[in-house]
Amino acid sequence: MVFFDLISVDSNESDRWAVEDSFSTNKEEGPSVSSQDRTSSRRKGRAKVLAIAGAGALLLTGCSAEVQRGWLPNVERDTTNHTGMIQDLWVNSWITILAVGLLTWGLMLWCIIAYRRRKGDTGYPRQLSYNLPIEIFYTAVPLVLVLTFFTFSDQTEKTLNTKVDSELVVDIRAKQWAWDYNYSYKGQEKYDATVQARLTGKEGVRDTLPNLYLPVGKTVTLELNSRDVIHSFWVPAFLQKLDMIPGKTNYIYLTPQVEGDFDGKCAELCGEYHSEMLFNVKVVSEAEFEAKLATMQDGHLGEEYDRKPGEVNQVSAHAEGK
Ligand SMILES: [Cu+2]
Repeated sequence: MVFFDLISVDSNESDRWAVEDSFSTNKEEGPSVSSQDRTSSRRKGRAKVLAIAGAGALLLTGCSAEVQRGWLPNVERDTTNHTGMIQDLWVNSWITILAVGLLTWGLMLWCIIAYRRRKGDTGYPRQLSYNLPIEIFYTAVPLVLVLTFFTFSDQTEKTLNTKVDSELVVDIRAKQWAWDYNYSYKGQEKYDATVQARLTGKEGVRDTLPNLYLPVGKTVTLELNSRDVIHSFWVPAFLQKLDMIPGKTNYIYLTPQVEGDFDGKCAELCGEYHSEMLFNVKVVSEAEFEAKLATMQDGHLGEEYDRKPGEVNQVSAHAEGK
């Protein structure tokens, strides 16, 4: 309400102020200006700043959902059990950075205007070599900021990477330029070997992409492996992406919380048809998931289909110092 009052007062009198302000600049140089005039014009200036800040805050709170999630691709806040947390880290970091940015730009602008060379100025302005308090301030503040960002990022990352027990484990093996999905679920071993997309430029290609099925509300462990070169598993709406490295298994643990279709892709340039290494994630009900599983082949396509299993593993063991 305070903001509204300020805005209404400001808009009613803004024209008069604009005129007054332009005069007061001239007046200050003359002998006739009283200290009362200057105080009231300063107060009006402050009211203007507050009104602008209020309007800005109002604008931000009235923003679309897209703006509020910082333009991230998760349409729902809780697409997975992790997306809310990642979104908060992202949006809060941006708000902090913007606040620091606005303050810094404001100070720079103020210096440029307040200490500009005026008519009649000669020589250099007064030169200052040291200001210890300011130097301590601008060393300490960024340090605190960086440490704070680090702490929050580290906490989030640790939560994301905490191993969880899950009924469903999907061993995903990336290959130039598609995916093999091996599902282990309630004692069943099922697989789905897929082929790369064909980007014809026509409608309906999305329906032909290989599907990764996940049951909604069930925690899943994704074991990420590669059969040949480095790939990267990326589902933008899940806000998580992880490399798939030959000879090394990486893990993503998550619980999809919203049913729907989500785009997935390889996010590491992995050869000629990298752009066609696409897939869909279909988050479905548990019943639907079990029905899909029943249509798949029995078995597990493990590393026996890797391009050079022995060689890759040797390199990896050597690199890890084993
Ligand atoms: Cu790839």
